[in-house]
Amino acid sequence: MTDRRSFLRMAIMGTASLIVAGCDRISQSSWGPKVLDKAEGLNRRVQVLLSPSSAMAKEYTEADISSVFHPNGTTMPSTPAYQALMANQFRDYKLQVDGMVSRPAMLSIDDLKKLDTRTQITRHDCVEGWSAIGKWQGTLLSAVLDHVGADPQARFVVFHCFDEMDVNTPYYESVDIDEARHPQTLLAFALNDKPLPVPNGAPLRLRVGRQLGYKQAKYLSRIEVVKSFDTIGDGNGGYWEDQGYEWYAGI
Ligand SMILES: Nc1nc2c(c(=O)[nH]1)N[C@H]1C(S)=C(S)[C@@H](COP(=O)(O)O)O[C@H]1N2
Ligand SMILES: [Mo]
Repeated sequence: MTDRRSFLRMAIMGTASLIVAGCDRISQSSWGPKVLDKAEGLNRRVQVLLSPSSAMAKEYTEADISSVFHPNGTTMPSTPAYQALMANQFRDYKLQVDGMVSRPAMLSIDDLKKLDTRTQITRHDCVEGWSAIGKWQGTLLSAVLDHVGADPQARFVVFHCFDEMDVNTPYYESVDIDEARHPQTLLAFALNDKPLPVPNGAPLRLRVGRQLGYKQAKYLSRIEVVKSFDTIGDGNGGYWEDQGYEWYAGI
């Protein structure tokens, strides 16, 4: 068992060094998707082996908070819908929640603040090779799922974002229901005791404590509860996943 584990760890570290090149175009080379595809099945199996789904991400202290939380990817969506909301300081913002739910809802930030919230200081790791520690405050995604009556048959939650990476190619992400219901999975509306800044995803973003940077979808417009994400985007569960990144991006 020990030998098998260390072998698997080494295999994973090999994979990690391949993706360390970042949220860039490595995945678009002809070998990228293939290598990452194989690695993904392995990574998921190793993760399940090494850490149960209840495992918690490490939490830090106030003293550890990074002085600057480096923004990455989109830093201000240019779509008209987003620009209109931003012009009015997001006062008219509502998160659309639908899909396999018995009570679809449009939730303002104030509505979200009335559900169960949590504050946590966690580290964000981007595959480009930088990390930052931030204090996140947000509503537990599990509380939102309960509020809208998520169907127990549903398997994933999909996060739709305001920003487009290319014409008609919005950023999106997804997690499975276990990750969605994890006690550190938040819809975050504040960073370091201030409303979430625009570069970091205002007014609302996802924080999943145990996964890499690209899973942390910013600029949420809608969350959709589904049985499968096959028909969304190119069917791989996220914008970067559609470029060849692995769907399960455990740290
Ligand atoms: N909507 C959206 N979410 C996104 C991205 C993006 O470009 N658009 N970039 C991702 C990547 S690769 C990283 S590392 C983090 C960066 O979060 P930050 O800007 O708060 O540092 O957001 C992730 N979520
Ligand atoms: Mo990233």
